[in-house]
Order: sequence, then C-alpha cells, then structure tokens
Amino acid sequence: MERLGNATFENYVGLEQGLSEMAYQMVAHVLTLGYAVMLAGLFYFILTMKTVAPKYRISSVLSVVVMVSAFLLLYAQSQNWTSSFVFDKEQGRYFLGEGYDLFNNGYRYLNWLIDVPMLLFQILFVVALTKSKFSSIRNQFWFSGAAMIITGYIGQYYEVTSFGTYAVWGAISTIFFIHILYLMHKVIKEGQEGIPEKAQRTLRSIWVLFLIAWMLYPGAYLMPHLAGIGPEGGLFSEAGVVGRQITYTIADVSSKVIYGVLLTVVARSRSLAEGYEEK
Ligand code: RET
Repeated sequence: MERLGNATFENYVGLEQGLSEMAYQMVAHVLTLGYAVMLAGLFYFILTMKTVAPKYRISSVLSVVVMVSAFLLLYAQSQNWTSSFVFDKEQGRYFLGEGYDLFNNGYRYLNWLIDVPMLLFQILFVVALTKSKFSSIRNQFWFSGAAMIITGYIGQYYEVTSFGTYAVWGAISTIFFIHILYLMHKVIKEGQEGIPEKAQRTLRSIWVLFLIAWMLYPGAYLMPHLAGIGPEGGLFSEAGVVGRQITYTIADVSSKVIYGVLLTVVARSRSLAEGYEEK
C-alpha cells in the first residue's frame, strides 16, 4: 500500500478499485457547485454592503475576501480532480492516470489558512464585546486558527501510510479547535447583551450553524477511517471519496456563505435599531 507514498486515500482508491461513473461525476459536480456558490456569494456581499451602517461594513468586506479566495482555490481543487483520474474504456471505470497529478485536498487547507482567521475576525465587527478585549480575542482566534490548520495539513499526508502520525497531528489540531469553540461561544454570549431581540435570535442561530458546520471538517479528515480502520474497511472506498467532497462542500457553503449572510442580517437589525437609513 505504499506505492503512492504520502498520497491521500482518493488516489489509492483510484489506483486499486477505480471509481464508477457516478462517483467520479458526483465529485466533479459537487466541486463545481462549490466554487459557483462562492461567486454568487461574492455578488451578494457586494450588493448588500450599503444596507448596513458603515461601522458594520467591514464584515461584508471580509466576506468578499473569503469569497474570492475560496472561489480561486476551489476552482483549483476542481481542476486537480479532473486532471488526476482518467476513464478506462476496457473496465468502464476511472483510474489514477499514469503521469498525471495526484489528488490532494491541500488546496483546501491553504484556503482555510486565509479564510478561518477572516471568518473568526469578521464576527467581532458585528457584535460588541462587553467584558473581553477585542485585541486579545482577535489574537487568540488567529493563533489557534492557524495552528489548527497547519497541524491538520501535516496530519492529512499520513492518512494512508501512518495511522499513528495522522491521529497525533489530528489530536493536536483538535486542541486548538476546542479553544476556538470556547472563544466563539464567549463572543456570541457577550454579543447578545443589549441588542434587539431579533438580532439576539439570529446570533443564537449563528452559534448552532458554526458548531455544526465547523465540525464537518474534522469529519471529512476522518472520512477514510470512519466505520472501520484501514484500507479494507469502512469508508476507504469510493463512497468515502464522494462522501468527503460532499461534506466539504456543505461545510464550505455553511461556514462561509450562510454564516456571512446571517452576520449581515444581525448587522442590518442593529443598523435599523440605531436609526440607520439607506440612502
Ligand atoms: C482539521 C484536522 C483534524 C482535526 C480538526 C480539524 C479542523 C478543521 C476545521 C476547519 C475549518 C475550516 C473552515 C473553513 C472555511 O473556510 C484541520 C481538519 C479539528 C474546523 C471553517
């Protein structure tokens, strides 16, 4: 099982069993949907910017930054998929092409390196902290966000070849993730004080969305090993390959686009309550 070195499990599945037409196309389609949604989101955030008071607009600007970087990186990810597997007429399945690229989810991780700090930073412009210091929360968000991703990025190279190494890096990454969840919970709790009831309700939904959407990423990391450890069992199969890309796409749309839209909704309620009128 080591012919491909540190390649991720998608390549091993593509080398040994190959992918059916449906599995191959579903991934190609879901990746395309991913970057198309980012482009649509880009227009939404630009066009709604003026519906909120100027002090909240940085949140929309940060969503624009997230949309552009996600669009480009998800586009690259999608190209990587179609250039990694080729159709074999004899067997009627897609296999890893000779002399082609290997597939790697690394584009995503590097995209998160930009987007995760931006997404965490963004909420600080929509809510007012009552007890914590802005700069302290911001720095902790950035530090733990970057540390979580870099450690996870290293770990994902070992998902096939060394389960131990993969588990240890994953566990270190999880410690930073728990720190982020703790900070976000605090920010959302403090942020609810003294704002309109409707905005409070939206903030509570943001917490639920955040929790679910962000948990999907470690789920995708674990995908090849869910329901059974190792190359023989569980989702180390084309179901796992498709499942991982669908999970990533749902997570991306929720954590970047829907989250940004809900923050715009909170900023809009607060702007109206403060007497802001769009000109
Ligand atoms: C990793 C490694 C395994 C352990 C954990 C992880 C968490 C990843 C998260 C990523 C969030 C990404 C977002 C991107 C949006 O653009 C790195 C998979 C806990 C939470 C929100």
